[in-house]
Amino acid sequence: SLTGDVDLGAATMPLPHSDERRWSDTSAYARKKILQSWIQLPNGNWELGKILSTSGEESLISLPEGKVIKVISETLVPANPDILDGVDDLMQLSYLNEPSVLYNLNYRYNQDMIYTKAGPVLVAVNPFKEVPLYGNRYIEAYRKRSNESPHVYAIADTAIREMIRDEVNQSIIISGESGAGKTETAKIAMQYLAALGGGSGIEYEILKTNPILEAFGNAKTLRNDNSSRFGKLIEIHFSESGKISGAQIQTWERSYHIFYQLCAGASPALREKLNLTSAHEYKYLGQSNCYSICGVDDAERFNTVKEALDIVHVSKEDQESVFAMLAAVLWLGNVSFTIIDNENHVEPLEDESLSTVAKLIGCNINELKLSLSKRNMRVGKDTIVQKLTLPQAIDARDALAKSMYSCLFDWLVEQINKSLAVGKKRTGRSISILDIYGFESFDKNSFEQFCINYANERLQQHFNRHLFKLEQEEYIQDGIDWTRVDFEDNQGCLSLFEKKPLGLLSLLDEESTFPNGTDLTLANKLKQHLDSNSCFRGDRGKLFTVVHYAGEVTYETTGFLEKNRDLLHLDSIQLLSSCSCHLPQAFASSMLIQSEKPVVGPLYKAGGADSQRLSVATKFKGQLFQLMQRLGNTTPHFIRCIKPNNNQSPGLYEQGLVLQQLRCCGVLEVVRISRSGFPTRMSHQKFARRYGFLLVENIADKDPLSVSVAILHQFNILPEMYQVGYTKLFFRTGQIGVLEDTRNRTLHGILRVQSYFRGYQA
Ligand code: AOV
Ligand code: MG
Repeated sequence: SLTGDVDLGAATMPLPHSDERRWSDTSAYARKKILQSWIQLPNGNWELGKILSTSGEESLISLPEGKVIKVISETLVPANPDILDGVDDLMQLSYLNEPSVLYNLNYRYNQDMIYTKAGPVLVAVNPFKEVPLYGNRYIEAYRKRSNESPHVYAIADTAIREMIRDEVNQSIIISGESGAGKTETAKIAMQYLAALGGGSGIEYEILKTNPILEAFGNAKTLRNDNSSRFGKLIEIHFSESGKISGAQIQTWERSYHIFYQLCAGASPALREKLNLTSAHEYKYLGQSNCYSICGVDDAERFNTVKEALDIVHVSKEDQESVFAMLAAVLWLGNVSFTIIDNENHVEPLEDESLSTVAKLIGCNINELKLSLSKRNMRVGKDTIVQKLTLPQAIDARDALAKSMYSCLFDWLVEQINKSLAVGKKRTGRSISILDIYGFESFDKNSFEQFCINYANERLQQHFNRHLFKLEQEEYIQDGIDWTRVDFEDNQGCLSLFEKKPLGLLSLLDEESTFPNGTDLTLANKLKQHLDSNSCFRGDRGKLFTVVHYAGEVTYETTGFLEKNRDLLHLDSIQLLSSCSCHLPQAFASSMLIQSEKPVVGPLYKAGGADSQRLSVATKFKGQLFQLMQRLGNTTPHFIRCIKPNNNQSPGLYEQGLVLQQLRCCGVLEVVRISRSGFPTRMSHQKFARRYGFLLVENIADKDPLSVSVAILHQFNILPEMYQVGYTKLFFRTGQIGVLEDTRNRTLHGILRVQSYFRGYQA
């Protein structure tokens, strides 16, 4: 059932007993007055029902199809009055519970209003179709602030204004799961920044980095036809006059439309030079058995990429070297092996694949053969040569292909950065856009999810601390007693990952250095050292569970050690540095530089030379810290992308799926944080004007503050449910709903009486 963990606010609200949780929005008084309630159907979805009557423990509810059901009053979840349907900020909802949040987003989504605010956060629900919300007319409207509905443009606009006003760097942090719309959203934000900061022409170059990075960094996956296989931070710099002066891109982890585009779009001359055949012939491309994407012309895209490369000043020669490296990677995948002795050692077959690779990277074919069949190991002061078995040789080959590709990607990003170079850095006038993979929780979770979720845990802390600060500022400004607000943080979970020497990452690295370490010994080690940690639970066998902010995730250690060890052999790096072409040489030196960074501990005790290289998790952590440092100096703006269905189809809104994402991307956390404070705010004037007529006493010449206080008393609003600030009244969630219902009923009554009299007169 979805209700099991419905109320994230429970931990912070001082409530008598846990069954009261759902009612945490309401006082006992309010409970009697609620008109509508959410009813959870057996399939988990919520439906709106009218409360016909409540007697003791039970209530009678009428459902939309006319059915009347009896339910236990305790299970009712109050719904908001109709006037709040489709409000553009979830914080305006009087009852901030999950079904109300879900309903409000759905209500808007059905009308193509895909953007909604949750306090300071923008929620974007993927429409999976073109929606008429973009382009110059809209950009103009947001620039003039004549359109105030939530939008990526509005976020980008605020970022620009705050950058100029405060001279503080800004960031726009976009997250969400695969296919939720992060990359599209990032492009929409860039479009706005380019339009407002345009003039120098560099904005055109910046926009053109998108097709290049998508060609080299995106791939079709089950979840998204254009899935980014890398995280991206693009930092756009502005001059004093607010014009774009340059940009810088940072990326993490990557892969490949470009291979298909190259195979489909290369000219005959290039084909000949690279010995290219069709995509079907390459083993690396055939693994998914999918050679085309619906509605995408790879050959045409290839030309777009070449044009974009021209625009960001990558020379024709360099472009050709890039394509040669791509072809080398493809051919490397086709290299096969034969067994050469009775100990199952292998050697690459000397065929077209092997010779083409050697030719493309410019190395001696024998050296290539050697590096794919042997490995130099240092034991003490001696070097011994180990022959490789088939699985080892395949690993060596794939590791070489992968690292060549990743170096190629980094090299390309470096060239783009040179082209977009910013003269003076850290100007206080930059806006960074972060497009990063969101929290993941599958049936089976492995090393990748472990790293991604760790990163998201860090980003979540950044998010929480920012919200906390915003809230605090507002309370302090209005003279509110801050101590009565209680926020939780996720530091506990982060410490579980980062603590030394007994944290998840340290223990993982330590086990990776043991030649005899296995997935099972790793799991046992974690259990042995961490079982007392409240964010950790050791499960049977290779399973362990981490209590993340977004929920529990059970990881399986299978493959953890192998994925954490960097498999690239020093032999492969040496091979690349001996090549006559300049790109492989550049790759080799960047791989060596990487390995010179400080190491936590020797990674392979046996393999001396390799011991310099960092573990994957440690590298990941280092990059994450760098990212956090950069974000730490910015004013953040958050956009959370939501995927309403798994079919990439328009108009389909699946409640369960949306709910789970709202939880994972912290939107419910925003709701929880605000609910633990006083989320509803109204100025004394507005409050007095809106509800003053409900007073029985005469208020003719009283000031708004006195009127407000009189209303609070007459309606018996409990003192712990509100605070009176200098300019505003602050309420616990749900309080205004009660007054609003009473107001409506009274107005309704007045109208009825009026029409009765009118009828009578006529
Ligand atoms: P992602 O970046 O979040 O996934 P994308 O930004 O690639 O997701 O979006 C996936 C698809 O959703 C796009 O190709 C569009 O078809 C559609 N889409 C997203 N946003 C919009 C929008 N505002 N208007 C129209 N269509 C949209 V991944 O990179 O897989 O995590 O790794
Ligand atoms: Mg993406």
